[in-house]
Amino acid sequence: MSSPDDDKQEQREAFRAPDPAGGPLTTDQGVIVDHTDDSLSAGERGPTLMEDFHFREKLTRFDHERIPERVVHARGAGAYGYFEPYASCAEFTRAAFLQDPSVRTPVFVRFSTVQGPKGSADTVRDVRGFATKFYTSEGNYDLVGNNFPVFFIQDGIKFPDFVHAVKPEPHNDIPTGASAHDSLWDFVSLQPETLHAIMWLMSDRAIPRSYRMMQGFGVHTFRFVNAEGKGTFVKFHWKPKLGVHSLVWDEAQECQGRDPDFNRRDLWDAIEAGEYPEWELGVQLVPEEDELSFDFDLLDATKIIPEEQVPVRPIGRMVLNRNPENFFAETEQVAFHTANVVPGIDFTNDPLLQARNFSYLDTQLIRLGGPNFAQLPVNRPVAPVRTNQRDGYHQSTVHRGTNYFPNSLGGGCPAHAGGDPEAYRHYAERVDGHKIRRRSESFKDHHSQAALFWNSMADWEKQHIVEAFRFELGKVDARTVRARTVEELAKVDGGLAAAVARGVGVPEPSGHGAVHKLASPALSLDAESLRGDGSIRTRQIAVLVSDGVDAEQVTAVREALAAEGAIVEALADTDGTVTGADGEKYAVDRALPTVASVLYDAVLIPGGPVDTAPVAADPDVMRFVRDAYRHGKPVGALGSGVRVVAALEPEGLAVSTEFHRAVSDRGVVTDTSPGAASAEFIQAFVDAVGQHRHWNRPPVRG
Ligand code: HDE
Repeated sequence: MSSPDDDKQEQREAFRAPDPAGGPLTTDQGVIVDHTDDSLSAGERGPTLMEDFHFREKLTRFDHERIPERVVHARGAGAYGYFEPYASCAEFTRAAFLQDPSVRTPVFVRFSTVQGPKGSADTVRDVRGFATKFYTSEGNYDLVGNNFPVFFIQDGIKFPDFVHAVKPEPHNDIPTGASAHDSLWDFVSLQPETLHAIMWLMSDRAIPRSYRMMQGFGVHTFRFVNAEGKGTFVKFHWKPKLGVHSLVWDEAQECQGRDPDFNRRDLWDAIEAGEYPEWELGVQLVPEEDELSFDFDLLDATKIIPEEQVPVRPIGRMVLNRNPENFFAETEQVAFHTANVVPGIDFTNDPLLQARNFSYLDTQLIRLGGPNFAQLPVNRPVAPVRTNQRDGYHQSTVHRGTNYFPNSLGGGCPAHAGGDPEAYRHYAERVDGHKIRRRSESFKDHHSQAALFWNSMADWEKQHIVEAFRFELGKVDARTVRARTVEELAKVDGGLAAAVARGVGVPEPSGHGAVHKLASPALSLDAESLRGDGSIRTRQIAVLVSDGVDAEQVTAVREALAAEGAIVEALADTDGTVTGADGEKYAVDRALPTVASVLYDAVLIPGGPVDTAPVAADPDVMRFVRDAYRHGKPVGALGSGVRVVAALEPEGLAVSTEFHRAVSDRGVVTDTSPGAASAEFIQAFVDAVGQHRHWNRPPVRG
């Protein structure tokens, strides 16, 4: 039996363009072209001729290369892979792709930012999209989620308002990719249902280190339906194997200039290197009988179900193992739709989800220029498609036979599945009520879960949140908006509101302490369950080398780190080589001026018998080490290299120069012994890198 994965592979082959090496250049009509560098003209210096069909076709095709970018989530990166369940989920859902651990279902995932246009920077403060298309044997299933478990609004009718507010201001189209401007905060301060998602947006979750190190959430409560027709509420969670890790704001901003493609490149490079990112799919299941047993409404997408209340059950894993061959054809043209569901997965009455079920199809019609986008290779199901839908722009299927039902001339085909158990049947939920335009009372608490998020944070996370609010509101010109936002924050937590108020120059609200007591420790990035396996696989480590470096030591350390899966690069003033202490040439991977500390996860300064004072004086080197330290990154130094780090002590950097012994202090790992790095040093440095960041450091100046 072939699996959907084999079928998708076969389909891909069928849609690949002919091999460019297989023959000469042709026109769109297949006519061979002899020359494409000069247009057809009347004489050498004469006008271009209308009859130059090759010229006209080439320019016309170029003029029409762009399609409208997505109105939101325009900036993205995608990859293919597969999903496999751990065991049958038949008890809860009949979905075929969740039954058999031996069946791999192919997937395409697109990660994205929301606010910025297609060409904006990756490391902006924003929600990240995490949209997965499962090409199942029963049709395509799209889980179109985000890296936050909650959304900014409760009812989809507010979406245009929210998006208008967060997008660049209409008069000057500023700012690109950022939420730090008046209209967003004006909206937020007047629409408190945004507050819970805003807390996430101000946290480090909004600046992920990597798409590979990001959680994903279905956000809405969906419904599983089993073969007996029994429904169970379900919330979807993706958890990355590498753990959840973030940047810091200062670093994220510098990355926007140093490498605007930071996240996109990271995903691409990891997959090219065979370091396939992996996520576990988990579900929170709530029996239908318990629908009303929470102190919030399950249909309200601004709420989470705390994991402590309903645990997340792992049900399968997803691996991304192939980069697209053509960005436009695949990542740009992929069309997700929340209403692409398969038997066994159904909706709830969440008004945000209901609106999305309208919006995604509608948006594809304009973006992809007509109704036939499901025929594009990236969107094409592996399940057979037989419909009476016909014609329209870009129809690429040659249909035969009748195009209506019922028919006798076509033998009654395609026939209704009738009682076929494989057919999709909507969950027979009982619904009755009056037509009203009113929000349910059960949706009215906007502050307690915003507080729950705040209460769940570690101290360093709280500090980052306060700094983020200060940055964002500090960019807001209207003081009234700053003050109104702080008043709203006071309903979340008095301490938070006061700290923000002090930073943005508005009066501190009085009389509010901690308002709500709820907490969910599982939300903190310090939570054990989000830390991954502690491995340092694919972490980028910079080794700063210069003439006189102990090349033998560097080689041994590199090998040890590479054996752990890290990616190590030697950086020096200029590209090419440096001359090691032994007189041998040592290869440099990159010149320091082309990179920066923000592009690496850790830095190591090796030793050498020569005096390292000249290296210490190099401003690029000092900035590199200072930035790494300020951003909480592991700093390692060996032998005389320790002096480089120690040179920053007057600025506040804490370093132990204890003699001839590996010392690890808040992620600064040093060993002044000359010669080969000790096993203790390597282990301590690997541990420090495995922790990702070290927040318990004193602040540095400079
Ligand atoms: Fe979307 N959203 N959205 N959204 N969304 C789009 O569809 C919309 C919402 C999400 O990589 C658009 O194809 C409405 C929540 C992702 O191609 C559009 C509402 C969540 C992506 C649209 C929401 C999302 C989109 C733009 C409120 C997380 C990118 C282009 C009712 C659970 C998919 C497109 C990709 C894209 C509408 C709210 C996630 C306009 C009306 C909540 C990941 O249809």
